[in-house]
Amino acid sequence: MSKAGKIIGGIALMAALLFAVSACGGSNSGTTSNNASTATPEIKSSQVMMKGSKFDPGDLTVTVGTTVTWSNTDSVAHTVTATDGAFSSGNLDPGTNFGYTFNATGTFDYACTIHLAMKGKVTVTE
Ligand SMILES: [Cu+2]
Repeated sequence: MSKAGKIIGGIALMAALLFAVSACGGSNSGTTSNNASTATPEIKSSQVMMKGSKFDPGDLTVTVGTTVTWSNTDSVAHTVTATDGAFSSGNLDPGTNFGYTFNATGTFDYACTIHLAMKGKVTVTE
């Protein structure tokens, strides 16, 4: 094999590896694979939309360590404010997000302080 051929072969191998890594990271099929040599912390995330002055889903269950991102897809500003004061987004303009990581189990009620009837709940389990 020529030197140029080796370089091209190396690039192709790297591209294949990159593809394998990104394909792995993007899937969330619910299955668990234990590969000790490439173990990385599991990134747990969940999303709640704000639309029509409602949280969707308004009742969300996640496991400890999950980062919940609220996305305001509405045409007016909202807030994500925990009833017990654990977290508050402040005013979230349309098109903006707020993230919070739940590191303890429990039930977390929250509401929008602008629209008091706009309420949601996050239940955090082990
Ligand atoms: Cu609101």
